[in-house]
Amino acid sequence: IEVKNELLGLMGECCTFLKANGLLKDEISDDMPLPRKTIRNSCDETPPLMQEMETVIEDKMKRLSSSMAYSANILCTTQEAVVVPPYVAFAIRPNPGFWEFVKVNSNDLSVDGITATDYLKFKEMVVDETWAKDENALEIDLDQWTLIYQHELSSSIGNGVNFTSKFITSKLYAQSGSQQLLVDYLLSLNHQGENLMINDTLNTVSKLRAALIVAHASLSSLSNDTPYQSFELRFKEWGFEKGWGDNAERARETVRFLLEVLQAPDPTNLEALFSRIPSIFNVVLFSIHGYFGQSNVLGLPDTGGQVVYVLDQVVAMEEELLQRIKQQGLNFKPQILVVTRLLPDAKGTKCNQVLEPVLNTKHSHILRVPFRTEEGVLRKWVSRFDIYPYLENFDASAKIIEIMEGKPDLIIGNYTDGNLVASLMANKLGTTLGTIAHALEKTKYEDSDMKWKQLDPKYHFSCQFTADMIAMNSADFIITSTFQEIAGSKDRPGQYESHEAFTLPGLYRVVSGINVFDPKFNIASPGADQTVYFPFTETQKRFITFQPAIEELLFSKVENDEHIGYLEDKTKPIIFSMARLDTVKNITGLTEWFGENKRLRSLVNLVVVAGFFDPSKSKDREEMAEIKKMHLLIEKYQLKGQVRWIAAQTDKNRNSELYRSIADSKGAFVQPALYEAFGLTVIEAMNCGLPTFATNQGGPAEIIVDGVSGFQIDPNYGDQSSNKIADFFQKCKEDPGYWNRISEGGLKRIYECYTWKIYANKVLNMGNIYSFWKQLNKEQKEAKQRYIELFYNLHYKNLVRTVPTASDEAQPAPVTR
Ligand code: UDP
Ligand code: LCN
Repeated sequence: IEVKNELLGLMGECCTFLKANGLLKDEISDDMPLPRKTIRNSCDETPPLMQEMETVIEDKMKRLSSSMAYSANILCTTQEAVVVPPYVAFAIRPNPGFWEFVKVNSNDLSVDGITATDYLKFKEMVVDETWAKDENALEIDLDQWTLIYQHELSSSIGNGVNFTSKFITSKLYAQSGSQQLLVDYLLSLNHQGENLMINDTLNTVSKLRAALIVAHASLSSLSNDTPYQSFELRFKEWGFEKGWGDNAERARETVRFLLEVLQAPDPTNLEALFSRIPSIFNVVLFSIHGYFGQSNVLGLPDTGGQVVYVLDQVVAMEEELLQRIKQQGLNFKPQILVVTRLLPDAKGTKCNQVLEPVLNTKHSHILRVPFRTEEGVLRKWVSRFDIYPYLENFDASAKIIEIMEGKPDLIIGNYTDGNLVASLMANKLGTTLGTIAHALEKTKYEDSDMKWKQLDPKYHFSCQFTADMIAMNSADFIITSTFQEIAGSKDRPGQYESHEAFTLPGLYRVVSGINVFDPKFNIASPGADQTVYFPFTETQKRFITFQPAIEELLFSKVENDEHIGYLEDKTKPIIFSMARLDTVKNITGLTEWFGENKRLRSLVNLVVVAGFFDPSKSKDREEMAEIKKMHLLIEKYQLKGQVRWIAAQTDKNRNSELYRSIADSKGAFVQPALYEAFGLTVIEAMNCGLPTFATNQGGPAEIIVDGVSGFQIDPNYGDQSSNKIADFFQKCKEDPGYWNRISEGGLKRIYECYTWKIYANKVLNMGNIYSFWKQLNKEQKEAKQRYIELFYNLHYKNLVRTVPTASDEAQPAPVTR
């Protein structure tokens, strides 16, 4: 209470400060035009709100007691303030996921706590007073079903499977009848008409327990490696079906896990049991927009890491499924289908092929389904921002069921469009749904919610945010790459967190859009294909055939369509970066830091792979601007001789050898993005043993332990970052072992946390646990789904009607990314 009072006092001080600086005028009366505004803490520049607060606090601190200093720190956690004279409303975020709202009356400095809804109304006052005051304005509350079943600590966010296992355990223990639900669930296991685990003979808890005790005793008398076939008949007589294990040892363990769960449930045995239950054989992944293909697609609009991620995900999941199915003693073949858009105008890619086997898999395919308009099949590419009119009719379920000869067991969506279609299909078929959104667009554009009317003609954010909320709330589980994706960092809210409470004035006010404490959130970080991205030291595996081409790419003095600039001193180490030439990737930022830092220039050369060189050939406004900026920077800092700019590269084998060649030069990889959701290039470089400097804004901050497995750099402080890189190379000169220590630290980190094997194991465990949870939680799930359906039908569909459909005859739509 004392701290809170002090905090409130400080809020008053802050208002006084705002007044003194003309940001809040106390002489303004209610009937005068209001100088309303929102002041935000933004990460792209020195945060203005923080600056204002800090000035007040710094002054106060000199006289503050330690508890006051503590409360001053709390004040620093204010994310945003809204000035609606005579009030200032503050949104405070003391910890990830935790928000408090207060309003301060600048006349009498009285302070009151307010609800999220009232805070949103303050924000609306800035742009649409009528709406803010409308008592019947539509409010969306999607979180009423989560309340009892949720984490309570920020540190638990993202550990969904773990928490859900505990919750299921307590239900199995305390709620009469729930053990029977487990028996019913086991009875429902079936693949291609064949019952698995148990049959109707064991249809009650007591019958099942009695049979399990007999089975356990019998299996204990067999040697571990006795094949399942040797005791299959006896098992069948007792009411057991296949799926317990491929030999006596595995079957005995599985029997014991189930017995323990039925006798005295505990989360460890429950998780172990579910990791073995044969419930997933057929998986559908949706990744709809862009060019989804296996070659020549990177660098095309909207096509980046998501494609790499999905393809690697398929390979890893198929491997894990094959292993699990074998260990379960079954011989079904798993099937994974990536469903995407068929693009008749394929531009030299295979995106016009209906069915294409996924490379490095035995049974997985890409299935392409065309977009349809009233005129028939749409031939041309459509930006992901304009894709909404084609999604509802993108019904691939009949085709999927035909190919899989049955319904899928798990559906996973990717990005807004894929997630929406996945949620519609999962709802229709009753299948378990996982969603993934590497980038939720809402956080990328400042005030994208408040300014939706202004931005809608170009980005259709009203459709996107509505679709995102529908999908993330329909999902049984959500897969994220990092904690920050869910709940951000100490200073910056997470992507999902920004959907907790927001408002689209004039459309609807979201009082609870998603709850980051919901145990549906799980962190499963991707890896990089380790058959391609392996350490530079594994010389016998190296793709030496690429070396002459790479030598040319890096060092020849010619300028052509593939490279410009050259490296005068070939003996220097190289700092290397590779990304799409988007503003957010900040390749121009890195070039500028290099240009500015004489010390760095004396130590290393710079090589970047990004975009291409002729702005007139780009369809993308952002890319055009970045291309021009690159040319200007090379000119301004006279970088020729020290910088090589290489156009976008599409061959991942050659790229991996490029990373390794940079490692041969004892160089480093630099990922300077203003914000990066995850950053596949970071782990590709680390897998190749290349010391890596990566942005601390976003996912890479979790990947790299600063100074141990690489280095974190702050893209907002270029000087500091370029000096950090220069210090590293200076130190490498003085201590020749230093480069190797960082390289090895990076590899250790990758092997411990960032491999596709770890990922696939986690995701399949999610599929298993949440499939059962869905049954146990059926009533709540159905109630929520009815609310979501209402939102979809009454609101989302109308919004989609505002998005123009493309026509093949018309001029190409402008590319919006
Ligand atoms: N990439 C590529 N050629 C390029 C630029 C990028 O092959 O010219 C690949 C890169 O190796 C990585 C992916 O594209 O696999 C980019 O993924 P990341 O997560 O770094 O960024 P995104 O493009 O998804 O934002
Ligand atoms: C999209 C992004 O923006 C990247 O940060 C990720 O690494 C990529 O997808 C794959 O997850």
